[in-house]
Amino acid sequence: MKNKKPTIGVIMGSKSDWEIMKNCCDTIKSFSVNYDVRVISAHRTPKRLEKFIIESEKKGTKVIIAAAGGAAHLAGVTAALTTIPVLGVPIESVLKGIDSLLSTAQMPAGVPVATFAIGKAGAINSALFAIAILSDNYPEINRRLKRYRANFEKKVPKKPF
Ligand code: RP5
Repeated sequence: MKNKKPTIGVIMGSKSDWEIMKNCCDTIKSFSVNYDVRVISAHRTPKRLEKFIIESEKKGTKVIIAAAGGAAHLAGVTAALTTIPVLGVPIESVLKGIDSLLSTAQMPAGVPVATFAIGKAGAINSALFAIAILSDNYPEINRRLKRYRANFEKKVPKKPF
């Protein structure tokens, strides 16, 4: 399993989340890691969610990133159905994403969801965190992550003027 190319699952509650979650997929792509992206809603398409989790477990998906807005229960329901680590991305909503953030983060003890920032920053960081999880077992991915971090040193100016 260690040598098999790993996959990251990326799911979102609506097609309307794609504009933000594209940043997540683009980040994963920039590390040349496989990902499997779908629109799956915990309340609109619960059967699709169950099927996706069964398939993900069968193919050895290492991490699932779940994004949703509003009463954002997608990440929590996903985490309830699998032991694959679930990373939650709250999507901005009518309440500016505070509702999504709290719905995703406030999981009762026992079924954890690692929760990221609202919107684009969370979408990108969830991808980077998934990459970091994979890094431990895949030295080439670890090298790419170190290279990515090293670029900040070069890009950030030492002086503000
Ligand atoms: C959530 O409701 C989705 O994740 C989305 O962020 C939000 C609004 O969905 P749409 O009405 O745009 O389909 O389930």
